[in-house]
Amino acid sequence: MSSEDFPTDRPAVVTCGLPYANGDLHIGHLRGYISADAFNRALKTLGQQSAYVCGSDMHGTPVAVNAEAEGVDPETFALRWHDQYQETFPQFNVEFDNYGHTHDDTNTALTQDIVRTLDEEGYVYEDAVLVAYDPTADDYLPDRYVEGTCPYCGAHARGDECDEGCQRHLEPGEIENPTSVRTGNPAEYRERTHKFFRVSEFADFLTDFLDGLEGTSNARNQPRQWIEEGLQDWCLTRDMDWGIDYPGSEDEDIVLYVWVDAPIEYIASTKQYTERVGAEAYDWAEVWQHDAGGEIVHIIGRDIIQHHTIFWPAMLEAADYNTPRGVAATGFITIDGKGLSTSRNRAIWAKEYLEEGFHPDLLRYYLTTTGGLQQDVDFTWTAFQEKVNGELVGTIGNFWYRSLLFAYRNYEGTPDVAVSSDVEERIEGAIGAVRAGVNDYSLRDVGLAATRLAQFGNEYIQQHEPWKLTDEDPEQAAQVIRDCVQIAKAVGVLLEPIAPDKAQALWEQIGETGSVADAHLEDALEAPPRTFDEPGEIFEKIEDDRVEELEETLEEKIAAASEDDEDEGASESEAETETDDTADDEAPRMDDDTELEPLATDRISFDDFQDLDIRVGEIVVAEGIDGADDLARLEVDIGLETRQVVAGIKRLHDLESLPGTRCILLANMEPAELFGVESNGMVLAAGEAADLLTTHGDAGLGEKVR
Ligand code: B3M
Ligand code: ZN
Repeated sequence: MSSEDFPTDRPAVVTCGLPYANGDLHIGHLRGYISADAFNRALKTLGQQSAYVCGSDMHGTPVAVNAEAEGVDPETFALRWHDQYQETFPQFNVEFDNYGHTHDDTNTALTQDIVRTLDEEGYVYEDAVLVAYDPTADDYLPDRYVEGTCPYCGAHARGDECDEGCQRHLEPGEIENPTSVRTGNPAEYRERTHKFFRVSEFADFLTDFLDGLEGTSNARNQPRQWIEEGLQDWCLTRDMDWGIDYPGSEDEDIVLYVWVDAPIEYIASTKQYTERVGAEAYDWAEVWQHDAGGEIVHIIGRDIIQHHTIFWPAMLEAADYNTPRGVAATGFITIDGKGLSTSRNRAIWAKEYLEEGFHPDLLRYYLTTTGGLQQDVDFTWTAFQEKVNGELVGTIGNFWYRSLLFAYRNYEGTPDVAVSSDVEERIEGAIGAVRAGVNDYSLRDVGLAATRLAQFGNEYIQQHEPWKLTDEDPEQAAQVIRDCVQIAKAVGVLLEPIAPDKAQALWEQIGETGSVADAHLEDALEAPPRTFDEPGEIFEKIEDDRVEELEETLEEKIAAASEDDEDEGASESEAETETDDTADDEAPRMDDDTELEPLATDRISFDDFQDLDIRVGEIVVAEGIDGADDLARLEVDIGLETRQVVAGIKRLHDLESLPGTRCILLANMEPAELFGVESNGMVLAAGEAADLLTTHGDAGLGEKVR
C-alpha cells in the first residue's frame, strides 16, 4: 500500500466482488463489474500497470441453497453459472485479465495454505458455538439455511448477514428466532465445536489500516464504528460438505466458511494471470507479497464493507500478505425506490438489456456517471434515455460528427497546422480532471471530464463558426477545425475507460490504428493522422415511444413485485393480528404496560450540560434513505445554517408531513455516516415512537436550549 498518487511504479490489481454462481446477473451486479473495469482501464490510461481479476464465488449456502432447490449438485450448478458469467461479462465490455473460480485448484491450494499459516501462527482456536439445527430435517443450518431477526437492529435477516437492515455480518448462533429455510420450522440451537480466527487481536492494526485506506468514505467510516463497538472473533468453519476442507479435517463434514476462500480468489486469480503471461509481464508477487508495495484496489457493494475492511485485511496481515490500498464501495441500484429483488423479478436483467439491442457502452456511461460511486441510483428508462440523448448523443456524438465531417469535407482529414495553445491547455485541464478523478476514486469525474471537454468543443465550434470562415479567412478556418479534431481525439481517449467500443469507433474514424485502450492520457495531445475517411454517427438517439414501452413493461414488473410484497406483508400482519388485536395505525402511546427505563444514578454537572449545544430548528426536507428500512434524511434549518441529519424515524412518521415542523437538534454531535449519508447532528425525540421534541412558544430558529 502506498499513499503516492496513481500512477506509481509498482503494479496494481483491481478487483470487484465475486459473483455468487447462483443465478442471472442484473444491473445491480453490473454496476460493480463495470465500475471496476472502468477504474482499471482509467488506471492504465494514466500509465499505471494494472490487472483486473475476478472469479465466480462457487461455495457457501448462497450456492448450495439454490442448487438444492433445483435438485442439482452444487458443483454442476455453480459451474453452469460460471460458464454463463464468462460469456456475459465481455458483452458489457467487462474484460478481466483473469477470471477464475473459487473451486479451482489454485484457489483451493492457496486457501488451505493461508489457513494453515493462520493456524501455525496461533491465530486459530477451537471453541463451542451454538449452531442452528433443524430437528425435522435432522441437519445443521449454516448461514442462509436459517432466517430470523437481527440481534443488532431487529430487521429480518439471513443467518450470516443482516441483508435488509444494518448490513452487519452475523456470526453463527447470533440470529434470533431462527427458522429453518429447509422446512419452515423453528430451528433449535445446538452446541458444536468450530474453528475461530482471532480478529479481535487486530483492532489496533485495523485502526491504522483504516487511517491509511483510500476509496469511498463509507468503506473507511463504517468499520471504525464496528471496531469501537468491539471486534468479535470470526467463526471459520461450517457444518456442510460443499466448500473447501479445513486442512486436516478432510474426513469430517466441516468446510471453511465461504468468506474465507472467496477473497483469497483475488490472490489466486492474480496468480493465474501471472502463470499465463509470465512474471516479466505481470508479477502477482509484487502485488500481494507483504512489503512488496503493490497497489490493491477492491471495488465492492456497500453490503460487504465489513468483509473487506475487517476480516480480509486481518487475514492478509496474519498470513503475511500485502493489504489493500483502496476499497471503494458502490451504492445500490434501486427501481421505484426499492432494492432489486431477484426472486420478485424487480430487476433489469443483463440479458434483457442486451436483448433490447442497446449498446453496452450506454449502460456503462449511465451507471458510472449518474451519481457518485457510493450513492444509490434509482433506475428508470427515462433517466437512461436522458443521459444517452443529452450527453452521449447531444454533446459527445454531436461534437464528434460535426467537427469530423467538416474536417473531412474541407481538408480530407486533419488540417496541417499546429493546435492552438488555448485548446491545448483546455485538453490538459481535462487530463488533469481524469487523473484527479482516478485518485479520488470518482468514475463520475472521469466520465464527465470527457463530456465537459466535448461541451467545450461544441461551444468552440459554435463561437468560431468555421463554416463562415472557409472563404473569408481560410487560415483561421483551418485552425478552428484543427483544434476541433484534436478535441475530438482527446474526448475519445478520455472516454475509453467508460465507453471503450465507442471510443474505439472514434479512434478509427480519425484514422488512428491499433487500440485506443492502449493509449495514455497524454496521447490526447498527439496529432491525429493527416487524412481520414468520411465519418459516421457514433451514437444513436433513443426514441420516446421506445422508452414509453420500456417504462410500461417496467411498471408492470414493479406492480407484480409489489403484489408479492403485499402478499407477504398480509400474511405477516395476519399473524400479528392473532396475537395483538389492539394494533392500529396510530403511533404507539405510552400506557401502563410500557416499561420505563430506570432513572440514571450518575449525576452530571451544569458544565457537562453546557457542553451540549442544543438548538431550535425547523425540518425543511424529510425523505427516506434508499435501502434503509428505518432511516430518514432530514435537513434542519437551525438559523445559522441548515444541517443534514439522519434519524431513525422513517417508519414512525409520515415524512411528507414533516417539513415545516419545529424540532430540537443537538448540534455538536460528532458527525457520522449511515448508509452513505452524513449525519451532522441529532434530532431529539422521546421513546420508542420517536415523538419529536418541539417548542411551545415562539423561540427563533437557532436559539439555544438551556
Ligand atoms: N460472493 C457476493 C456478495 O456478497 C459475494 C462477494 C464475494 S467477494 C470476495 O456481494
Ligand atoms: Zn441488523
